[in-house]
Amino acid sequence: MSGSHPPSERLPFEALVQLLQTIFVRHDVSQEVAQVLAHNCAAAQRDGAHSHGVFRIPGYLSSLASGWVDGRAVPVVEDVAAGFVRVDAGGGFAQPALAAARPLLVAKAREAGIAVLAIRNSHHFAALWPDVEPFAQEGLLALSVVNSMTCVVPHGGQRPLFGTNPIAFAAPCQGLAPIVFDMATSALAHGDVQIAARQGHAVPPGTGVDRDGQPTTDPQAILDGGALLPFGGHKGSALSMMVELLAAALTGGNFSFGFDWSGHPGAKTPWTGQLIIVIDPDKGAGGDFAARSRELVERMQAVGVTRLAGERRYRERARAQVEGVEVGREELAQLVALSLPA
Ligand code: NDP
Ligand code: PYC
Repeated sequence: MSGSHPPSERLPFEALVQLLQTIFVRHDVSQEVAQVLAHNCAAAQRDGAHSHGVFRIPGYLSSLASGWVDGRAVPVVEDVAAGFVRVDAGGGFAQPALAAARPLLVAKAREAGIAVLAIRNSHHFAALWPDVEPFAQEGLLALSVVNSMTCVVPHGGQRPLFGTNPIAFAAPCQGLAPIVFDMATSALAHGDVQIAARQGHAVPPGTGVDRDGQPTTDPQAILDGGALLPFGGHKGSALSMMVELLAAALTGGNFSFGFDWSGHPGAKTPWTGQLIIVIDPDKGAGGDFAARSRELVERMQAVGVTRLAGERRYRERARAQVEGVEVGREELAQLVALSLPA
């Protein structure tokens, strides 16, 4: 998408985390949850993952104000089997549930070679890569899926049913930052449709349909009773179905079509589930996974690949470390206003 760039400012990452944390705490979120959400959202902004950066703050706050999500929920972690951890997020956010279960999950993955974390009764309103990348930073592989809210027409279907259902994967790579990809199984993330509508840009052909089921490149028509399509036709649709099964059916969370937020005007955060699978590559063949991973990257580069998944984010991150995190001037003023006592 192109267009004029609104005026922006740059501020240190820690200052943005602090600002967001203050906002969350002022809006009925516990200190513990606020810290996790603020770091997550600031990291997305820092990495140029704008569909899940500070753009999301009004949605978090309207959901909290509507009583749809509990910003003070305390997750309950259950050790259910040698390689299985379950968490009831208590109607709160998924990231604090992951944080609460993480030490047990990692210990199990290192012991058994693989461990699964099933989070249910949770709201995930963020990018998924922050949930997997840290595992790869400590030498583990991680794969995560989360379902969202009905807004995607399954391939061959007539009406929306699936969520935008992202899949994220992270793997260590010798001498380099982890290899990470994170992608919606819809042609576009819902957040990017909202941004396109706000900025008055068309979305690419094949992204969605209008309320009559006709193909459209008008983001507002997708939002006003229309729907998104899966990426890659039947293939993306099958992956989206898999996400519904793993993130909802397996965890005990809601399907993307399984909750009704109409009684909570302002509710934006999908009340679903999330699955994370963590693997210790040292238990695999030869224990040289990171070196093999590096070999693959070099081979990809040798055949002409100039951009690996995750590289753009790492570049943005490196720039932010030197120059600060970029936030639109108007957006920043709104954030500061939200952080002040009522
Ligand atoms: P993109 O299509 O922008 O990117 C998908 C992946 O492909 C990223 O890892 C990206 O790396 C990589 N990539 C993009 N372009 C290229 C390229 N030209 N060459 C090589 N790699 C490339 O992401 P989506 O729009 O699908 O998703 C955006 C975000 O929305 C994700 O973080 C996702 O988790 C989030 N989301 C969250 C949902 C939720 O329920 N919580 C629901 C749906 C989406 P890089 O990041 O470096 O650009
Ligand atoms: O961008 O599709 C999306 C999304 C859904 C929930 C959070 N983000």
